[in-house]
Amino acid sequence: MAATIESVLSEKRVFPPSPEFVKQANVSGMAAYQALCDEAERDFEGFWGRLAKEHLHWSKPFNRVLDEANPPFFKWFHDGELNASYNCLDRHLASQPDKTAIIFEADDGKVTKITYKELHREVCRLANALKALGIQRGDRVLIYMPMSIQVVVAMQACARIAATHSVVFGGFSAKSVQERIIDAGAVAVITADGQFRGGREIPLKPVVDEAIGMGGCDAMRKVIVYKRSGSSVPMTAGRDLWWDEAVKGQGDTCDPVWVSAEHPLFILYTSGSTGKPKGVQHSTGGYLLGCILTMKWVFDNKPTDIFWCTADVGWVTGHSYIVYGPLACGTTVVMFEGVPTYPDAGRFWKMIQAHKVNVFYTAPTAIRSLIKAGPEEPKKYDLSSVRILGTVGEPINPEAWMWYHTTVGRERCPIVDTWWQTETGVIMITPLPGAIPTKPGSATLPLPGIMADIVDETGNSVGKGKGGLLVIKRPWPAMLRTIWGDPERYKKTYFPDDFKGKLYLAGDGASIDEDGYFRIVGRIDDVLNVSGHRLGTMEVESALVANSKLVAEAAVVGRPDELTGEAIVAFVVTKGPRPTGEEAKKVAQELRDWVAKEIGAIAKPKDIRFGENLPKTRSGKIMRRLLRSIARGEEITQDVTTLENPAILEQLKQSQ
Ligand code: 7RM
Repeated sequence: MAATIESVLSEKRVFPPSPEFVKQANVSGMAAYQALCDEAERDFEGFWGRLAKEHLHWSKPFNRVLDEANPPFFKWFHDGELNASYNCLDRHLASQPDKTAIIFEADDGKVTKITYKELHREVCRLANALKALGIQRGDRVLIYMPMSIQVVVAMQACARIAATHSVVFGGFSAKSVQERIIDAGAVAVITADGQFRGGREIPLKPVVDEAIGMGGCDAMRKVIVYKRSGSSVPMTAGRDLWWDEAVKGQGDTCDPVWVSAEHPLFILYTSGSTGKPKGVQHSTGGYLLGCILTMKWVFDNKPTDIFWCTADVGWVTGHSYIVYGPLACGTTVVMFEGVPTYPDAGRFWKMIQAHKVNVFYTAPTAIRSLIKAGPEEPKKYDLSSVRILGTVGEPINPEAWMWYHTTVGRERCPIVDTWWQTETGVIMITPLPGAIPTKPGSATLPLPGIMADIVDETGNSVGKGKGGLLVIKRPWPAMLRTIWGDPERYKKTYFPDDFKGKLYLAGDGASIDEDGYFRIVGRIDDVLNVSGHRLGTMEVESALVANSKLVAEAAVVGRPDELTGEAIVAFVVTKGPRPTGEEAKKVAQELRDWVAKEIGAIAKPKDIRFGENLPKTRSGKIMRRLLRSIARGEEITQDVTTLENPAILEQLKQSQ
């Protein structure tokens, strides 16, 4: 931690927004930001209540803003009623029916646009189809789809009829899909035959078939399949139906089902420090309010904006900044099926030029890989439409930040380095582009109403120039409500007794500089961040040991990686003799493929090392710190005298 603190303190570059930017900004200047923060400090409930009234359409107004009777199970606006789909679509129909809602660019470059009126119609037709299939308020629907206009339609259709959706990233394996269907008790899956990424077709429906075939999906009744690739897929009679068939003859309108603000809009699974992913449950009212406010404050949303968030809709970033935030603001969003380097490393910049993108939001890992693949590429394109650049998912190193600033932003565009999590629902700590001067590598300051702090192990604020644990001291509207089906885990993970259950523990380490700016260092628990994807070390370990034929024991750690932020290193004890030479390479490859099957390709260990044993303490605990040093190739400074077999350290230094 000490080294990181030093590097924050030594970061002297400060970039204030230009006077022209400040003039046009929704939150214009530091005083405006401060005024909002002061309002929230002075009258916390009044502040959020005012904003919820101003920014959302309520079918029944709320009387209570925040209910703290049963912490940490907070309720926001819960006697008010609304519908998320109504707020995203219907309320724009009178004022801008023919405005483009989504500009979709397929992997092969084909562009499809849909207006708000058309999107509304498609959503209503699918919502009617879902109702006809018996899907009702409160039912869970799993969505396993490619980046497409239809995935947005599917999410909105669920929201319209008050079914709770659970989107699963299209890169996850059958095993992961099965686990999520079972945990959520999903009654239906909406999927596609396949998807295209980087010129290759990746199957989706066959994965769903395999998942359901594994058994245990007892509530599952229907599978709706959107035809994207045209590849032939087997259909199970009585269970599976094509999207086109399902919506045929369905009406173009569908009354929204009004729900309490606390109604679960969606569940999204995310990795924790144990093997089992957590179903993060979000609300309707508070979540949507957070989406709208952050669009306006952080992305300075304007009626004419073309907004592009490059995340996949299977992650929270896609939920909040492709679907709910932009649509609730009536914005035009760009959506992309493919990958940043196909057909070449100029794809993003070419798309910015083609669609005249004003706000561009991506991940540091994408920025780093594009620097590597084509540092001069952005110069070939007209990027003058861009007003704001954003990053999310992991800490951005100052070098990448500076490249983004100069080569992409041409030194004109504020960079918003946005810190938040699946659990927080929306952006929490970030510069406001027309107010807060930026510093490379710093997420700067919390948003108004977000009471963030950095504390030590006893829960006391550490103060400027120090490092500690990132916490949020008051609830906020877009926060998660619970872990689906496991309220105890929600309490234990996020509101631990160590802090008397009063502080939300984000699980990140952070430091604060002399200006009060936050710099997020990374996870303090056993969670890895590989290319902005959250993965539990335990999750990968469980997947490895599930291979009972090959693996006796496994330990997984992270190692800093220039491109992906962190890389996964697995230490494995095999059932048979320790493999060496060619045999070791073969077994390592087999295990990588195995993990890809168990979790998904994103979880494949970059480096696998075999030992006859793992280093353990006398009480039998794996010495992870030691493994971390070995994975990083650092000199071992820990006490290893308690090791039964010090020779294994030499074995574990050999990569496969
Ligand atoms: C939105 C998202 C959350 C974890 C979080 C951090 C890390 C995210 C930043 C960041 C430094 C940032 N949701 N993280 N944003 N670290 N600076 N701007 O990423 O649930 O998938 O991950 O990601 O560790 O706890 S997530």
